Amino acid sequence: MASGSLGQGLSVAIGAAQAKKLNHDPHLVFVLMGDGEQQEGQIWEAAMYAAHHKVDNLIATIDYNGQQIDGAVHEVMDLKNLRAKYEAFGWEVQEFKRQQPGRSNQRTEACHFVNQKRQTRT
Ligand SMILES: Cc1ncc(C[n+]2csc(CCOP(=O)(O)OP(=O)(O)O)c2C)c(N)n1
Ligand SMILES: [Mg+2]
Repeated sequence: MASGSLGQGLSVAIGAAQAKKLNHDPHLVFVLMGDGEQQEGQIWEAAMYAAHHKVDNLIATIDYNGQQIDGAVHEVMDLKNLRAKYEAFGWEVQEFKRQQPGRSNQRTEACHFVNQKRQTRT
C-alpha cells in the first residue's frame, strides 16, 4: 500500500510483519519512507514498538534525498543524526549511496537503510 498521510507506512508494515510471524510465514516485509517523513511523531512510536516487540522480519528504507515538499529537510526541521536515533531505538542501520545512471549530472544521493536487528525468535 502507499500511504498519503506521512508516518503511517511504518506502522502498517509492522502490523504486516507481525501478521506474518503469527502465520509462521518466513517472508520479510519492506517499507520505503521519506526523509521528510521522519519528522512525523508516528514514526518514532512505531520504531519503539518494533524494537520492543522484536519485529525482526521488517526492512525499512529511508530515501534520504534531502528534500521535502516545503524545501530542504535540514531547513524545515533538521533530522540531525538519524542513524544514532534509530540505533538508540534498537535498530540496526546500514547506509549506502544510490547511483542514478539516467541523470546527466550523475548525482549520487545518500540513503539510509534501516534494518531491524535480527534477534532470536522466541
Ligand atoms: C501527516 C502529513 N503531513 C503533511 C503532509 C504533506 N506532505 C506531503 S509530501 C510532504 C513532504 C514529504 O517529504 P519526504 O518524506 O522527504 O518525501 P519526498 O518528497 O522526498 O519523496 C509533506 C509534508 C502529508 N502528506 N502527511
Ligand atoms: Mg525527501
